[in-house]
Parts: sequence; structure tokens; C-alpha cells
Amino acid sequence: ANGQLASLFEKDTKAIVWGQQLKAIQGMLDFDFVCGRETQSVVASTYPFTGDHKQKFYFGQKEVFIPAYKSLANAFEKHPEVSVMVTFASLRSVYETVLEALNFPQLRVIAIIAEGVPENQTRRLIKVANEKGITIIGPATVGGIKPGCFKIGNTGGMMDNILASKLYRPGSVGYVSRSGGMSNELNNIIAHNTDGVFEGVAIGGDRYPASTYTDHILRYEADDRVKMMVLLGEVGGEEEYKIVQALKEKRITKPLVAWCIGTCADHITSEVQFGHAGASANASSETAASKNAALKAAGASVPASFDDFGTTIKKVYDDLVAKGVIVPAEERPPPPVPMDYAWARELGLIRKPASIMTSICDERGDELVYAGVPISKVLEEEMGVGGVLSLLWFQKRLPSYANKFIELCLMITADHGPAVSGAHNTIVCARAGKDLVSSLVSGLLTIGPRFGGALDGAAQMFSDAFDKGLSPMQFVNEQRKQGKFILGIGHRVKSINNPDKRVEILKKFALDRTIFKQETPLLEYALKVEQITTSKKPNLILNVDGAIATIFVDLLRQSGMFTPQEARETIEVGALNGLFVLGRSMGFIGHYLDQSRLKQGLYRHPWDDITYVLPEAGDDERFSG
Ligand code: Q5B
Repeated sequence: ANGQLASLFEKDTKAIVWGQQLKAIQGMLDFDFVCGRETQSVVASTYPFTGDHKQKFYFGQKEVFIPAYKSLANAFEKHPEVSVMVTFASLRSVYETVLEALNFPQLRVIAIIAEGVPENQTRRLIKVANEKGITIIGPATVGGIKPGCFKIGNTGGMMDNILASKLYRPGSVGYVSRSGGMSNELNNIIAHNTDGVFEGVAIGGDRYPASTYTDHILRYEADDRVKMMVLLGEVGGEEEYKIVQALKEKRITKPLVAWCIGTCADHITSEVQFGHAGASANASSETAASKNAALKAAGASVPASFDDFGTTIKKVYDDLVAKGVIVPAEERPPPPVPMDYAWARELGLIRKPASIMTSICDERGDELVYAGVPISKVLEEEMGVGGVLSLLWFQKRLPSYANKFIELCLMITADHGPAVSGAHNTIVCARAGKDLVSSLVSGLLTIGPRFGGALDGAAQMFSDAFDKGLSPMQFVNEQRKQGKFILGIGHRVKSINNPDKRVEILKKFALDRTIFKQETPLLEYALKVEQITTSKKPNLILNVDGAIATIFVDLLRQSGMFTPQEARETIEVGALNGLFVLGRSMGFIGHYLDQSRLKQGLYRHPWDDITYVLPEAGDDERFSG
């Protein structure tokens, strides 16, 4: 026997948790808080696979940092007040860690949660623990709970369970069981039939639990605060007979209610092994029925069946109250423990306006969905990049000619050589040794009203003029009067004598009704404007921005897929410039990769390509006097 008779846990017990079981640690701290402990029970955790660091937890509403140590020795040295270790080490590493922990004289209790620990290892740990006077609870257990004082790991379940079973304040009943699951049942039964649990320990389901029923029952016997005891034994093993013996020898004098579960095993003809490693009767004395009979004969209160367990407990409790042995304490409501947001949400207790709204994509389910269309369908229906863009940018399944037009825009705007503003910037940036994203962004930042970013403005200008009923000539004159460039008109190198092939392709595509199955009044209007501007200067052609913009407005207005408001909004939010940005990103990335491959050094602009126009001395009053 373990021989520990004193109390294992009090209101100021401090523990180290081995393993990164953050939820279990938070559960222990929540328990501390609801019990009204002044300080938290977990002061450190250890885990050999991470370096020393701090982890954040809650103690009530307060955020606290708990150190996590790589080395157990370091943790014990830094926290001499620790008397308990709860280890979540696996069956593979638990032996070494517990053996190491047993060397620290400050330790009084170790709870081993792991299942499947080899029996020879457990027996060796028991031997060393007994030599050192350390109590081990487990292996193969959820642990134990002492209301108002301490909770081992996940014992007692979630907070609602702890509140329902009033485990936040001590009662008068000490219990011991094997099973962690059944200890939850006991918490509930005891809470409903008595003034509550004083302490409960689940010794674990292995054939050789490190501390036994008797160890804990005798501890309860020695503790004045425990007024009655409950034993929930089970089929298999002989441990309960030690209780029988202790009853007979009057080492147990407090009222004991006992029941061994597994009486049904006698009615099953084949040999039965229940869930626990030790839950199998190897002799007739090991059956639940034999043990129940022996316990009853020795003076324990034993019900006729498990169904009557609660009533038997109540009878014993009521008797103690009647005799004045138990004076039920006045109930005090526990402090409210803040619930974790995720859990409260899962229970449907709270709602919160989302910080982010989206209507384009949902990645949460089994399959990624673009604006309501699963990606497998996007592929099945061969919607292409144009179709994907329609879904993500406009939340619409546009007709196939529209998707083809979008793809055409992306293809023809993909690049226009290294000389244009954006490509030049990308190249200079790449040659300065910057990365892909920086170089790309440097190029993209040049896109604006003069270079490549005239689509939205062109769409706005042409459609305003068209909607106002201005003739192309009136429109050109109007803009000139206002001193404004017509966006979408003009090119640095292309002209009527050197036409832009890209614009030719766009016009051919959009003006062919067998391909582009709708009207294109704005494009036709823009072409009439072009006739006027090119008559003034040959480079004032409808440029690539202007062509894409006017065709896109026609798509927005004439395809029947957009309401007038949607059409307006699409232009206002800058979607059309997005086409150039997206298309030209392909080219900019190409330039970045090209420069990197060509191992081009830092770019420096040649002096002979710079005119220096500094003020001469004397030209300026700054130089006078
Ligand atoms: N004038 C594009 O100008 C450019 C006029 C105009 C009325 C106009 C100019 C402009 C509007 C913005 C626009 C997109 C700066 C262009 C693109 C992508 C690209 C680029 C590439 C690619 C060119 C000469 C004379 C002056 C001006 C008059 C000029 N534009 N009048 N409306 N729009 N357009 N941007 O050649 O009487 O002599 O004083 O801002 O649509 O960016 O390949 O390079 O794929 O990368 O520098 O294609 O047109 O002409 O400014 O010297 O003007 O024409 O008033 O008249 P330029 P300027 P005057 S596509």
C-alpha cells in the first residue's frame, strides 16, 4: 500500500503539468477560479520538445502567463512550492519522466493519465514512490478532484458539469472509483443525494493502480472533514477485499456506501473483459457479486443494484444529518467563470457581428466554393480563368463569350515590352536585388491614369457623354474646353499609321455578333470619337485601355447579366482597372524572372541621358550676398 494518509490537495496546492495539454491546464485554472482559490494551481508546465517560453492562460477574466520549461529539473528548481505533478506523457515516455520526477523531494503527488503503461514499469514506479512517500494516482485515469482545492487535468468534465455537481465547494463525501467516466457519474449522484463531494479519486483501470481504493479510503477515514465515504469498485481483482478487511479490523469506521459494477458479467456465459485492463474476473472471488456480498457482510451499505446506489447514499447521508454529524453548510453561489468564446458560440449562447463579410469564396466545407460554385464544377464546365474571374469579381456566371472576352483582355494586356513605366520599374527593382513581390509591386504602382489605369476613367467619361446624348464632336470639344485629356485616347507609340494590333483584335472580337452575342453601342461611339481625335493627331487613337473599357461597359449594360446599379458600381469600384493590373502582373513577373535569370546588376541611369538644369550661381537670390 502507498501509505500516504495525509491530505493530498489543499487550497494552496501548486502543480506542474507535464505535456502541452493547454485545454486541461485552462480547465484546472477555471476550476481554481470557480472554487475561489486566491492563486492558480498550475504554476508551470514542462515539455522536452520546446525551449523555455511562456504561455498565456486566463485566471477568471485576468490573463496570466505560465512558464513552460524544457527541463523538469529546471521547473522544480524554479518552483520549490510545487508538490503535485500531473503528467500527460504518453505510455512511451511516462516511465522515464515519472522516474525523474520521483527524485524531487518537494513532490508529494503524481497523477499519471496515460493508458497502456507496461505493468512492470508501473510496478517499479510504485516501488520507488512508496520508498519516497509519494502518492501516485493512475495510470489510466482522469485523476481526481477536491472541490474548493484542486482538480487533476480534465477530471469533472467541463464547467457546466462542475457547476451542476457543485464541485466548486466541499461537501462531506469522499469517494474512490476506478473509472474516470464513472467518477463523473459519482459526482452527479453524490451532488444530488448529499451535501456534495469532499474529494474524489479515480485510481485508474489498470490491474496495478499505483494507489489503491484502500489508500484513499484510509486517507478519508483520517480526515475529519470527510463524514462518509463511497466506494465504486468493479469486477476483477481483489482490491475490494482489502476494504472488507479494513472494515472488519475497524480501521474503517466512517459510514461507507459501496458497490462493485459488473454484476451482469455473471449472466454472460463466456469470459468477459470489460473496458479496463483490470476489469476481468479470473476467479469467482473476483466477481462483482462476490465482492458486493463481502462488503455488505463487513458492514458497508451495499445497494441491491446500481440503480439504488443514489438512494442508499442518500439514506446514509440523511442519517448523518439527523444525528448532527453533518451540518450542511450554507450555499454560496460560485463566481461566474467567463466562458471561452468558441465554446459559447458553439452552444449558441452568444452572437457577435462578424468583423469580416465575404460574398465571393467559402473555403470552410469539403470543397472550395467560388461565389456558390464548387471548383470541381468550375473545371467540369470548363469555365476557364474568365469564368473564375466572373465568379470572384462579379459573383456571376457570365455567358461563355463574356468569359472569353475577359481572357482575351488578360492575354493582350499581359505585357508590352520593357520600356513601359511598370515594366521599367519592375526591372530596376529586380536589378536592385529586390524579391519578386517587391519588384512586382514596384511595377504595379505605376499603373494609373496615364499608364494602364485609364480603364475606369475611360468607361466613366465615354458612358457619361453617351448617356447625356453628346455627339462625338460635342464630347471632344467639351473635354478640350475643360482642358481634360480623354481617357482611353492616345498612345505614345501607336497611331493610325502604326495601329495597335491589340486594339484591332479587341474590335474584331467585339464587333462580330457571331462571337460577341450582344450590342456594343459604347464601343461604336468611342470609334467615332477616335475618328475626330486622330484627324487632329494620328496618335490619338482609341488605345488598349479605351477599347477594353468601352467594350466592358457594353458587356455590363447590354448582356442582361447586370442591373444598371451593378453596372455603375462595377465601374465605380475600379473593377475595370483590375483587368489591366491582373493581366500586366503576368508580364511584370516575367520581367522580374528574366532579369534574375540574366543576372543583371544594379541599374544606374546614364548621365548622358539626364539633363541637369540647376540654377547658376547668381540666378537665384539664395546665392546673392
Ligand atoms: N492629347 C497616353 O500621350 C498618353 C490626349 C490628347 C485629348 C487625350 C496620352 C494620355 C489618356 C490616358 C490614357 C492609357 C500619355 C494609354 C497604356 C498602356 C500601354 C502603354 C504603352 C501598354 C500619350 C500630345 C498632344 C497634345 C495633347 C493631346 C494627348 N492625349 N488630347 N485627349 N487623351 N491619354 N492612357 O503621346 O495640341 O500638341 O498640346 O494621357 O488613355 O498606358 O505601350 O506605352 O500596354 O503598356 O505623351 O499601351 O495620350 O502625348 O501628352 O505629349 O500630347 O495630344 O493635348 O496636344 P503623349 P502628349 P497639343 S495606354
